[in-house]
Amino acid sequence: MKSKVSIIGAGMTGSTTAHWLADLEICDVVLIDIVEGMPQGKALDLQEAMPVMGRDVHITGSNDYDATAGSDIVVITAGLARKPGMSRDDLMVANAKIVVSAAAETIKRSPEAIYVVLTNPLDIMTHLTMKVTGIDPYRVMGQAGILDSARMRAFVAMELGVSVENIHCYVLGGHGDEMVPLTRHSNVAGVPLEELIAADRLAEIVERTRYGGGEIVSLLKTGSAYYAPAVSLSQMVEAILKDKHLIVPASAYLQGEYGIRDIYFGVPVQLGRKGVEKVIEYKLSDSDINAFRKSAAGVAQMIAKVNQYNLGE
Ligand code: TXD
Repeated sequence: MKSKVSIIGAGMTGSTTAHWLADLEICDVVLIDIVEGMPQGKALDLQEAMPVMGRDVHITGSNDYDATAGSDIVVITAGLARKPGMSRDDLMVANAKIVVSAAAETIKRSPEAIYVVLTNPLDIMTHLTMKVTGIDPYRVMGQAGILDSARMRAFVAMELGVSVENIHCYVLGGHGDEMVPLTRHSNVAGVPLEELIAADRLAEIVERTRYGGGEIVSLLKTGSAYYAPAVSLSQMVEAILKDKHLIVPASAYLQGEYGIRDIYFGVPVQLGRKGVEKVIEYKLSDSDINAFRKSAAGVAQMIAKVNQYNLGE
């Protein structure tokens, strides 16, 4: 039987994720949105692309959560996108209400599902999804680290003129301006980045990575990045469905790892059919540990803030 993946929010990232997933031919896809006709229209359009792509995949769109019943994975992208000058935090309360309802509606119909969240502010929305669904934290995770690391990899590739395949970068921490690009662990075909790029230039790449989302937002003017976020989501979905035991950075629930507890936070995780199989603990330098603590404090503060609101579960 084919796996079923439901994507809540058929906007830019949701529909682009459907596209990548359809190309991988690993699951049927359901697109859900509140805008009438839109998920149906996008799903039909994508379905009509399948003969050309040569992929036997069913893509359906709906405004009704019943279409999600029996999903193996629920991907949550529903929410408002950032506008220029708007921080990820500004979005928090509006998106929290949307994510709470998406999580509550889907878990009723897919009690066995694994959740991958994208909506910003990412670590907070992932936390809310875990709370509202009431499922084990290892079945709920957020996408940020693959994207942030891919941005850094792209910038390093541009800098060195080396294949992106040779470049391994690890950006951890909360998905915000306090994210932590680990230059010491990042490498090009095994050679540490710090040996290949001068310190001042590397600092610029780190800075560009941190504000990578904002750079795209200010260029696009309307909406935010979607190709790279969507392909990152689809890599996580693929790793889960294929039980790959793939190690990628993602937002996972920490229970003491890295000295951090009770928040979702960007760390290297091993992904398989059960969800987050393992949190990998790197040995961090003192400055990285300090950056981690600062970033984690920001996430904990936002959790405390969002808990003050009645989100109408
Ligand atoms: O790395 C990451 N975590 C991110 C996060 C990378 C890219 C985008 N990131 C965040 O994902 C972004 O800041 C937003 O919070 C979400 C979705 O971004 P996207 O670019 O896809 O936004 P769109 O195109 O506006 O799509 C959102 C859709 C839109 O079609 C709305 O009609 C729909 O969400 N929406 C809903 N669907 C279902 N149910 C409800 N209640 C609902 N409300 C809005």
